[in-house]
Amino acid sequence: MSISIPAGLTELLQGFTVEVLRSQPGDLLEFALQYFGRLKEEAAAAKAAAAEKEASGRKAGTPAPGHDRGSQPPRRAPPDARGDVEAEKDEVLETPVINRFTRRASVCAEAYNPDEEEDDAESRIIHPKTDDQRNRLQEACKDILLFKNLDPEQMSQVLDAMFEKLVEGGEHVIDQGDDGDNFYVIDRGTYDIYVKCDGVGRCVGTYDNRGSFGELALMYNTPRAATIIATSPGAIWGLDRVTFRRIIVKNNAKKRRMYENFIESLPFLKSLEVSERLKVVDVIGTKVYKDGEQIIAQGDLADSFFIVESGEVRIIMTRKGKQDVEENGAVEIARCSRGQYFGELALVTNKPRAASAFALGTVKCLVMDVQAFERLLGPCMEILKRNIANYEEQLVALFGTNMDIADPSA
Ligand code: 1OR
Ligand code: 1OR
Repeated sequence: MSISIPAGLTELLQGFTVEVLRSQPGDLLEFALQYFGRLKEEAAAAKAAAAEKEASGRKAGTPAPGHDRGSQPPRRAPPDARGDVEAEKDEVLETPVINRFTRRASVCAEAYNPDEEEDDAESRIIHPKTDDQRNRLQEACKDILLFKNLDPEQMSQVLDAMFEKLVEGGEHVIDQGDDGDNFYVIDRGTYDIYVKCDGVGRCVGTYDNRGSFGELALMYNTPRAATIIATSPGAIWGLDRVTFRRIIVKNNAKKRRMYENFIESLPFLKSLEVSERLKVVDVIGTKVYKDGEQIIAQGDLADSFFIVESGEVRIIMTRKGKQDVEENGAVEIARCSRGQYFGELALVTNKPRAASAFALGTVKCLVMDVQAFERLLGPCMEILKRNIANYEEQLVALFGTNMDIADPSA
């Protein structure tokens, strides 16, 4: 008996297999549903476009915007870059490319390898925003370290692609083990971080109205490393996986080239494996401070760690009621220059900042947030703690007394 293979079957299955291998979906069935659903919609849209083209007498060989993507999945194009009519046509074409409230299984729009992805204007995702939303988004993103090395055009694409998601107290924004769909920047609200240890979830940290999370699964194509639970009503800004990889991951390759050697040369990171040092480079952001600018303030709650890339930083400690120092009770206790770090003490001791830091001339620092510090610098803790013990000795020598260095009013 001979079995005839329907025309197109081989190509169809090959295409599907390639997308599965590229996207590594968590839920194959869900992925298949979305993939074939989209193919069908694409075919219908292409047919409608062809009919429309014919009806409007469009010149042969000039495809309608958004209809010329061959076998690529449909993506959003900037509505403001074209007329309203064209934008509307795209709306018809648009399948739920990235359903922002579903998990990785629905992220079949990532039907291409972002590392190979060209910076194609048609691949841009735009979520329109009100003025209020845009202002809040800009405020929330201004200290996000992963965005610090982006150029203005990349930043503007990121902001365009972000969408607001309201969350309720108790809501799981991310579940450990899931596939990664979005990266999130906090607009408001508090969030607990849980990590499973021997199957039991343990709260290992919190986010308090600022910061970001969800980058690891997208950067390294790994399952979510932690569960994030809202502990109050709040709002977060999501950035889809495809845009994240197209812009942030691509930019990280550049960052690695820039900082790999520098990070490699830092003695206090020598306990880290090479791959761990590269992860440090991936999460750091660079910040530039003007002469005299305050980098950290004594007594503040701490959420970041600094490595000086260039320039000099003055560390100033203020002791109330002390007349043996400068007029206001402030004394310079240390200076940090290229390759040195500061701001680790409050993160290690879980106390407020023990001193203030000011830029002397223009200063460029590499900055890491507290979560990355705890996650990545565990192996360096011995060295950091040894240095902290030195602070205590110096403190006695300088002030002739022992005090809790984290308490500025002592
Ligand atoms: P993700 O995509 O893996 C969960 O999704 C997110 O939680 C993760 O990205 C980080 O953005 C965030 N270990 C792993 N992920 C963490 C951690 C963390 N903290 C925040 N996230 N640790 C806690 C450090 C305070 C280490 C625990 C051993
Ligand atoms: P932080 O997070 O407390 C202020 O923020 C930072 O100043 C602190 O971390 C250290 O990284 C840095 N004592 C305390 N903090 C110091 C000291 C210091 N030097 C630098 N920092 N001493 C100076 C020892 C040469 C001892 C006090 C006299």
